[in-house]
Amino acid sequence: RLISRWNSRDSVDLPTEDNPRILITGGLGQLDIKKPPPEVYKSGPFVYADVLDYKNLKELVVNNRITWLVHYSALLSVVGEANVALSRKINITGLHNVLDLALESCLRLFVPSTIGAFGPTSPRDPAPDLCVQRPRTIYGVSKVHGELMGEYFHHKYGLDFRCLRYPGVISANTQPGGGTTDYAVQIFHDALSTGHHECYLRPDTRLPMMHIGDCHRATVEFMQAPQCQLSLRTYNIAAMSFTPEEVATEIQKHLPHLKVTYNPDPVRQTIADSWPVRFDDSNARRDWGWKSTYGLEELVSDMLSSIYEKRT
Ligand code: AKB
Repeated sequence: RLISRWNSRDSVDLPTEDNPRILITGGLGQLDIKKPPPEVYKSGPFVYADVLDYKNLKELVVNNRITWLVHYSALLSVVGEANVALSRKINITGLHNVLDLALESCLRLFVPSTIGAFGPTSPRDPAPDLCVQRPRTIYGVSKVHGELMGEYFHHKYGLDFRCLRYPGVISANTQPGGGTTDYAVQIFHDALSTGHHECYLRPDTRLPMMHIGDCHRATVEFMQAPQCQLSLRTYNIAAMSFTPEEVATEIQKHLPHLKVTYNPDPVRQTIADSWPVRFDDSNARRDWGWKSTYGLEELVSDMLSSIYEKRT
């Protein structure tokens, strides 16, 4: 159910705070990946493992002297609604396994949360770190559960649990699939291939988004932050918010032939309408110095050139 990896520095070095050994679950970003692409093997060992198999996870942690666990394995919002039972297993039972494992093995544990952890009764513009959270997707419910369980384990047992609520993450390296924010990746592929994108959201649907580079950097900086700097265990992180119309206009500055049509899908539109349009990340900025570097302009230039390079 997941492909796991860890960093493979000199095997005789003992792990230290500056040289953690990290197990990443589900880091390839999509469901049902059987085999990662060849270039991924270069950056560290991979194994096929199952987040529902506690013994298997424990073996990986012990045999590889893991000190940090980054738990990306999850079903996203749209695919979760289509398969609630599997979503409950992966997102909730899988999370319980990594919480127990992290506690038992004294690991620093990172679990991402999301804009999807908010719902129609949350403040939307902006959504603060602490407010009403009543999401209406199994994905959102499982993520709120993860935030609360991690914080409970932190306060009760001292687990070094850390959680960032990610916006829609935009990357040229993985194909979109399973999320509500996927259009914001697909539009770049379509712009460079057919020149036509049919968007499943209304043109004015504003959502928080982030370039993958900022997302990785935020995660690393947050994981490295000294515990004494953290006044919270779950933080919003923000970079930009845009609508399909705005990103299309920015892409058209590079590719004027891009045509976008709108055919809102009721499931995805309802989910998007229940999520924040902007994130308040002032606590992350104050506590551990979070600052994004990509705005819409930089994101669009980078996505177009990265996808173009891959295609040629
Ligand atoms: C999704 O759309 O489900 C994810 C998310 C915002 O968490 N990209």
